[in-house]
Amino acid sequence: MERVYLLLGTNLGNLKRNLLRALEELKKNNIKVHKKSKFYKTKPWGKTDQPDFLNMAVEAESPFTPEELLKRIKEIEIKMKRVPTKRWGPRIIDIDILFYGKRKIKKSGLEIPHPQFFNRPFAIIPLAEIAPDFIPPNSNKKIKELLNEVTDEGVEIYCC
Ligand code: PH2
Ligand code: MG
Ligand code: MG
Repeated sequence: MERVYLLLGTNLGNLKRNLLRALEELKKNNIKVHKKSKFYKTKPWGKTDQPDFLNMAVEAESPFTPEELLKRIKEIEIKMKRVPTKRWGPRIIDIDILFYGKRKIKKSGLEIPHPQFFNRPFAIIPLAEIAPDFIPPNSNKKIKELLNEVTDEGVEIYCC
């Protein structure tokens, strides 16, 4: 089984409860979380007129293909009553696949590595906590080295 890195995010409702619920749903779907970052309170990126987010990164083991994993993640988002909104708009839960081992996939609806990962301090900083030595495909740098290239402004540890 390959190592999968996911980023969880929420900025509607009870943020901490949403992340805990998403972790529970991953478990129910046989997506085993081995490592969890702390919860980070992050300023909205991309579309700034919306509430702050709570983000966390997890390392998981998945017996599924990337396509099946995505399908399950989408089912969890729907089960948690995510309502489709504008791109980068507010959401009750968002579960993004950042990396699936060293695989590279680009098809409609599924791109791995996540195409915006390298631009997003709110993803890099939590991931560096749990996978500092991971070298993403297409990169020659460890996640911890990418930390030097991003600002931590607007990304702060919230708890746990
Ligand atoms: N997700 C987005 C858009 N902007 N900003 C933060 N801070 N955290 C997110 O998870 C996030 C975002 C689209 O998925
Ligand atoms: Mg997202
Ligand atoms: Mg998403």
